[in-house]
Amino acid sequence: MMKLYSGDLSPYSAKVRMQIYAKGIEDIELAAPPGFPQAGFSKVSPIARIPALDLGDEVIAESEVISEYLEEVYPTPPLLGASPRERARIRTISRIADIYVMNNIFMCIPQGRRSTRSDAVRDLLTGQTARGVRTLEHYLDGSGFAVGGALTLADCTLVPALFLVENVTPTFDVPDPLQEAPKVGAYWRQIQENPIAARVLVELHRGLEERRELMRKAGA
Ligand SMILES: N[C@@H](CCC(=O)N[C@@H](CS)C(=O)NCC(=O)O)C(=O)O
Repeated sequence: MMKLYSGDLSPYSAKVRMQIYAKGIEDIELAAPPGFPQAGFSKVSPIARIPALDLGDEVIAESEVISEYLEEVYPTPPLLGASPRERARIRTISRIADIYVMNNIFMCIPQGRRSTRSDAVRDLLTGQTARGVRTLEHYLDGSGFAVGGALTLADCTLVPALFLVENVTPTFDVPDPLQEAPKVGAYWRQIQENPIAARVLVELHRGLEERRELMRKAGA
C-alpha cells in the first residue's frame, strides 16, 4: 500500500490530500512523517520535506511530481482537464499558486515576528506574493472553480495557497493582496463551499490552531 507522509498544516501536503479526496482514492495511507521536521526525515526522503509518497521501494518527493504521478496511476476522475490547452491552463495556475504565492509566503513566515523582522525581506517577498495573486486575475475563468467549471489540480494548489494568503499574510502587516484581486477574492469565497475544499480547509485550520497553541505554550 502506498503511504503519503503529510501534515495538517502543510499546504503542499494539503494540495495532494485534496487531489486524493477528489479522486476518491482509498488505498493510500495518510501517515505522519517519521523524524520530521528534524533532519531524521531525510533518511526517508532526501529532500526532507513533506509531502512525500512512499511506494515501498522508492519515495517520491515534491507535491507537483506526486500529483502528476497520482494522476497517471489513478486517471479517473481526471483532474488535469480535457484538452492540451486546458491542461496548460491548469498547470499554469497551479505553478503560479505554488511558486509565486505559496513559496513566497512560506519564505516570509519568519518575517511575521516583528522583533526580528527585516522590512526589506518582508517587502520583497510580500511584493512578489501580491504580484502572483494579481496574475491569477487573468487566468481564473470565473466559473466558481479555477478552470472549466469543475475541480482540477489548479484548485488543489490554489485552495492551500489562498488559505496562506488569508491566514498568514496578516502577520506581515501589509495590505491584503486580495484587495487588488477581486476575481481571486470571489473565487476564494465560492470554492470554500465545495465539500472537497472544505475538508482540507478543516485540516489546515486544525493544524494552524495546533501550531498557535504550541507557540502560546512556548511563550513565543
Ligand atoms: N516544493 C516542495 C515544498 C515542500 C515543503 O517545503 N514542505 C514544507 C512543509 S509545508 C516542509 O517540509 N518544510 C520542512 C523544511 O523546510 O525543512 C513541494 O512542492 O512539495
